[in-house]
This record gives sequence, structure tokens and C-alpha cells, in this order.
Amino acid sequence: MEGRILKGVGSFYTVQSGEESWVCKARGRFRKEGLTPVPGDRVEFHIGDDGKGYLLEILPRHNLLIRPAVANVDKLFIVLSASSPEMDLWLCDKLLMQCELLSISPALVCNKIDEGPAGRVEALAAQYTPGGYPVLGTSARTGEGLQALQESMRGCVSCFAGQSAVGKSSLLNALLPGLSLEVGDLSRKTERGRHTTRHAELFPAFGGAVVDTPGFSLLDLSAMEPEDLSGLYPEMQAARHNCRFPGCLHITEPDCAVKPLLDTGGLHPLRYERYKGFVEELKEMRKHRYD
Ligand SMILES: Nc1nc2c(ncn2[C@@H]2O[C@H](COP(=O)(O)OP(=O)(O)O)[C@@H](O)[C@H]2O)c(=O)[nH]1
Ligand SMILES: [Mg+2]
Ligand SMILES: [Zn+2]
Repeated sequence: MEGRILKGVGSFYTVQSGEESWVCKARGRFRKEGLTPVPGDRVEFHIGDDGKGYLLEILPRHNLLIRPAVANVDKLFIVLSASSPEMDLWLCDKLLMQCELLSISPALVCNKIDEGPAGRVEALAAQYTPGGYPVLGTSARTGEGLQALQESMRGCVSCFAGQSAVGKSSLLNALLPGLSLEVGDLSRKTERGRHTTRHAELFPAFGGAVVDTPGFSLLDLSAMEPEDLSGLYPEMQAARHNCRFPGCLHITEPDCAVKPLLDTGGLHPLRYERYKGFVEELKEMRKHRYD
């Protein structure tokens, strides 16, 4: 049979297939081959005559996130707050780059629209729709926008990421009351988070699953060449190959094909400003690498 690992405890894994789930043991073979099944893995498994389940095979992974380990994540919802905390769009852009690298399809969720000033969602959409990123407005408090969010989760393995206190747990609780995630203020949670190492767990949701985790370790982007950065911006994808100079950073070079996008609405000026900031950071990193 084929299924998806929801969670693992020791060498026992809960595997979901259709509406049912089984606890399966990973045989020593996995350890010998250096394979560790992780939540999200698609697996072949077998239920013996004795009713016991065994993992037979881990099917090829679409991607793998680390700390905590989760495989085959389809969607990342990047949650931002329309009120407080103030939106950290640098973090948002970095998360989008991670998505591009890991082949995860991202969407932006502007939560707390019940509190924020009017137009926050539209302003955010203006920055991110040129890159093809969907932007949703939600309120975990009033329920506004939750239907659309739920639709966007359908059939996918989804994760929620973003700053602390933007409402990730509140959104998941509103959508999936059975989850009962802890909701709270900043101080209480950082205290708790520091001392708990957590394994990820998948919860079946809307024909797919959500990963319950306070966050992942991000891939290290600091070793990236600044010339490659624009490859992680969908807005710049087509144009970046038409610049006069290969390795164009799209900042001061003549006959750059990317910069004109700023005038045609193909690239939002604020997203471009942050891009320039990241390029500077990477150039700085490169300098120190060869010191
Ligand atoms: N006004 C308003 N407050 C919210 C909303 N969603 C969450 N909150 C509040 O924001 C705080 C942080 O929420 P939480 O879900 O713990 O955020 P997390 O750290 O991202 O998981 C809590 O006090 C929530 O009650 C919302 O849509 N509107
Ligand atoms: Mg939370
Ligand atoms: Zn260029």
C-alpha cells in the first residue's frame, strides 16, 4: 500500500492512506542504507497477517525541509500582520527565495485585517502580484477570508511561516479546531520555544495536511553569488537573460533589461529596493569569504 507519514516516534511511523492510518515499523534496512523516514514522506508499506505494519520503501522526495525535518511540502503560507507586529518584508522576501529553491508554492496571508488600516492587503498585493504570488487577506478573529485560505490549502501539504505573533496558530485553530495550538503573546512563547526541541507532525486537513511547527531552519543563502539572486525573483526571470552583460546585477549596469520593469509595473520599486539590499549583503559575504 501507499501512504504518507504523519509522524514518527522512535522507529514507529504513523502512515495515512485514504481515510485510515496505520502504525508501521521501519526495519533495520533503512538504518543500514542511511535512510531516515520523515513526516511527509510518501511510502510503500505492508500490513502483515499479524496486523503489524512495516515500511517497505520511501518514494522519491519532492523536497526536504530541515529542523524539523519534513518532506514533500507543497505550499508555504507566509503570514504577515495588517496591524502588529509590523510587517517584515525582508523576511518575507527571504522566505519566498527559500520557496523558489525548494520548489514550494508560496502564498502571502495578510492576517488581522480586522485591526489593520484599510488598504493593507492591496498594498501588499501591489508588491507581490507582479511575481505571481497570491495575496490573501484574513482575520482569524472574525473569520473573514478563511474560506479562501481553506480552498488554497485543499489537497496540499501546507506549512505556515512568518514572524512570531502574526497569528499562525490562531489561523490554524480557526480552520482546524481540533488542533488546539497554543496562542499567546511573544514573551511567553519564546521562553517555551527555547527549551523544547520539536518534531514536526502532519495533520490531515482539507484533503491534504498541515505541518504544525513554529518554524524551519532556513537554507543558508549567504554562499550564493549575488549574480544569481535575480534567478529567485519570478518578476525578473524572463528579462534577466536579455541584459547586455552576463552576470548583470541589474543595478548600475548599462542596457539592463530588468530595470525597465520598474516603469512598466513588472517589478515593484520596494521589492527592487530590498533586492538591492540583498545584493549588497551577498557582495559583502563574498568579500569576507576570500579574506
Ligand atoms: N485582532 C486580531 N488578533 C489576532 C488575529 N490572529 C491572531 N491574533 C492575536 O495575535 C496574537 C498572536 O497570535 P498567535 O496565533 O499566537 O501567533 P503566532 O505566533 O504567529 O502563532 C494573539 O494574541 C492572537 O489572539 C486576528 O486575525 N485579529
Ligand atoms: Mg504559534
Ligand atoms: Zn540587468
